[in-house]
Amino acid sequence: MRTAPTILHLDMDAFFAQAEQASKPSLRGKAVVVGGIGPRGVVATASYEARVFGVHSAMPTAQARRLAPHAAYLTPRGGFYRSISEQVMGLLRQLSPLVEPLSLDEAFVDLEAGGVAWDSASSRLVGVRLRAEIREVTGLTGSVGLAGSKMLAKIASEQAKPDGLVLIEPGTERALLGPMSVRTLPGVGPATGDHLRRAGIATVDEIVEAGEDELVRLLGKAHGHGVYAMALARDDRPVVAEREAKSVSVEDTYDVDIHDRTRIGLEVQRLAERCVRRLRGAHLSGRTIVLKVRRYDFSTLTRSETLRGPTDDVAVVREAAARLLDAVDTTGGVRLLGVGVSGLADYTQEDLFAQAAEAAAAADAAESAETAEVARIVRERAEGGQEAEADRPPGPEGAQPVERRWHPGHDVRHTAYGPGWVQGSGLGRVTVRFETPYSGPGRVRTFRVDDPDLEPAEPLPLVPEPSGGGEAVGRAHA
Ligand code: DCP
Ligand code: MG
Repeated sequence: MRTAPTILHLDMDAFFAQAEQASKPSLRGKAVVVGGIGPRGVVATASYEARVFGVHSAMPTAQARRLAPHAAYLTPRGGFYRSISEQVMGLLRQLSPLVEPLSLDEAFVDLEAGGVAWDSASSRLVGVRLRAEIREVTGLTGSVGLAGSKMLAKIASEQAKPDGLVLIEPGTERALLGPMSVRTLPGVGPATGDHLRRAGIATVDEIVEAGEDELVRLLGKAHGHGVYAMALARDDRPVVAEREAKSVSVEDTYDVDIHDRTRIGLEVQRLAERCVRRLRGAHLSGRTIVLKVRRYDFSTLTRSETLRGPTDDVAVVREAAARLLDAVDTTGGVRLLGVGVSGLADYTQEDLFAQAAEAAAAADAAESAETAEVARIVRERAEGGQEAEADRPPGPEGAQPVERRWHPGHDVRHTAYGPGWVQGSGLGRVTVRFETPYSGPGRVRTFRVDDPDLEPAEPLPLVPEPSGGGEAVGRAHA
């Protein structure tokens, strides 16, 4: 616990949804839900307008549709969110060498270590400037918390939401924490929270009143001591710059269990290719190839093979994955397949998704359904949720249509009408709304799915890049 509020926590507001609203003028101020749209899809996030209806992250999309039938439902554009995340993390790294990303849109920064702040006034100034810079560079809002510890900085950014800044003056944290729910404390999840509540402990003050011995009796030694210390606002956890990447992996869950052995083999090949693309994208190579199979009854197994040296060769990874699959009994069908590469030989600091893969690997090792679920969510966050649905095969074996698939929310370009995004598709038709981040709300047109004038396109940046010669480009058109 420091005596100056020089630990900063940044969390972008409704990150994926805000990025979508900034991209699509017709959705500004509207309920927007971003997530998997298939039968087993889950919500990645919802705009604040959609949260009013009770829609939130990790809720099944089917349930969200019942709560908010009129919201726009969009498939995540993971690469786009990652590029915004890189811009944001880049701004944070200008403040300090100690930046600890927690997910694509969230990080701790040690301002003191960066020499940019030493007291309340200087910390606040850095926070205010940072929010303005993020706005300028990405076009989006993020909330900032400043405090003398990580726990309080995170609580502060939560209080600041949306689009705000909260600084907790050192010395005031005990009084602030006291009436809060025990669930506010790091280390108190739903299960621990219930356990404490049954013992008559609902608030942080009640933990302090119960005393350390009682906490240890209720939660065990390590956990009890830890939670008690947090209740007293004793949090000395340092901001850690980088967590080493342990593996890169991809996986797919299938709407319908796959039984056909040939199809399973093809899926594994496809996953191996995707995994290598990702590995290469992160400038990594690895020695151990891992295959993950979840069977019809949810039993999950992983098999691995370690090569003589690290590889990023797609043929090598494909063959190893195929060999591993040979030794797995898939009778009864599989509902999930995954391919990963671990024992990484190189490491890049920006490798956010590998951190998530690390969490996933840890969860696999623990073989606990709860941690696996958390890891899945973490991984989906880091990947921008894009893999969960976008690459999912359309249905039962062999039902792959030849036509291109148009995912709602994804970018397209029409030779005559220009850039737009897919609003929906079905029955051989695709509807496109023609608008850009810099236009007003656009109009909708319908095409045949195989219209040769319509092409998938790259996302447009939210803030237009200045044109040549440093000439300024207007940015507030909407
Ligand atoms: N995310 C996800 N699955 C989850 C939770 C989040 O895919 N279960 C993704 C979508 C979010 C992003 O990660 O936009 C950041 O997560 P946050 O928890 O920070 O949520 P938001 O930024 O959406 O909203 P808030 O304003 O509450 O931070
Ligand atoms: Mg956020």
